[in-house]
Amino acid sequence: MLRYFTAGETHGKCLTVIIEGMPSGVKISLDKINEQLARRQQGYGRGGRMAIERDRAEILSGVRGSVTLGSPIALKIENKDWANWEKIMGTEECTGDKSVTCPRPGHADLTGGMKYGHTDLRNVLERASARETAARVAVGALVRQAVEPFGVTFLSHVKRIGSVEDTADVNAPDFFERVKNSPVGFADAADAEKAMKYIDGIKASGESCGGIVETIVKGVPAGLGSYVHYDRKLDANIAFGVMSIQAIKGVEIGMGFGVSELPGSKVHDEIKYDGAFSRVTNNAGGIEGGMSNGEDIVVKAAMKPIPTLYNPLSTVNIQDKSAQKASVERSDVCAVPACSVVVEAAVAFEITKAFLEKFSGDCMADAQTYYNAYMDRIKKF
Ligand code: EPS
Repeated sequence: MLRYFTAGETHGKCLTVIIEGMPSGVKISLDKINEQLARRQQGYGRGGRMAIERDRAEILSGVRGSVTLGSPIALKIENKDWANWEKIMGTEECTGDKSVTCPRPGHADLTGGMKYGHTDLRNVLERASARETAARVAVGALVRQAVEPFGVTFLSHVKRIGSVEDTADVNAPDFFERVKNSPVGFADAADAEKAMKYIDGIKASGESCGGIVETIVKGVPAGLGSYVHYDRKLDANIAFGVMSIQAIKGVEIGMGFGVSELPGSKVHDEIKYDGAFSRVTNNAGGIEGGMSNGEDIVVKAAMKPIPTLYNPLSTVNIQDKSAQKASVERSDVCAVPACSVVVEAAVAFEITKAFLEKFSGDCMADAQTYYNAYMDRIKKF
């Protein structure tokens, strides 16, 4: 089973990842991983940290001559900011102090401190930080290279930033080309302008903002995941992967919460056959009964505004219990475009995991054999 661990504090030396369960024989492009890391760093509304970092992955094991060995793959992403935090975050000696005692509402600070017994809440925020998402993006960018040769592709865009929505039609032929060139991940240029003005206003008032992102996966064969047991359901695993991303408060597959408002005939996708089975519409977002049904997989996620507010909310100092304003840590005003890259990576991980579960986890040659046999069989169904 494909799985991974991440380690690392936001101002520690580096982020580290171990990926276990990749088959042998997958061609790995480090450039593709670094492309995704660079994408995650972009977006209008990012804070000062992204000007310091130039995220690059280094592969330490499990790959030889750009091909996976089937053994665990270790990755490292250095934190350039470590140079400024060595004294505060040193693993052996830490002489500097940048302690945090006024927890930010909406962050892990207070409950994390209670749970782990930290009186300096820096010990919580260092790990709870969304810096960890750089590691997850590297994982998604690496593992998806096992399914891309089978024609599986991953796309994502920003649907909404605060109150501003991208009104462009996602089916327009150049939609994702326009998204790629947009600082806010929108396809419609006028809406993108509105979103940037909105972010400027949010920044000027010491606020932060969230939004909605969408990932679309094309080329997924019918039958990934399963209806037979709860923990093998593809939609459940995708929801878990996406909900575990920092600041995500909602996940929808296809029509999502919209299914509650309409009668069955307007929700369920009629089946047709023209040499192969397909659906007339895709309200299910490509998943029925916990299995991919061969249509595009469509996942939306809602990101809350980042909890650090330059115009801070009220809180309580954990030492003397006095009423205070929340501590202000350097932060982003809007990280929604970055979030779309992270959600894409989380979805890529879950799709790859389900794909390898179905078509062999040991070796790409076996996966190809099983894939061909399965596709032949379902063509004749
Ligand atoms: C982030 C790095 C962090 C934050 C941000 C995400 O770096 P620093 O704390 O040094 O500014 O900018 O994380 C948060 C806003 C948060 O609340 O967790 C990154 O690499 O994406």
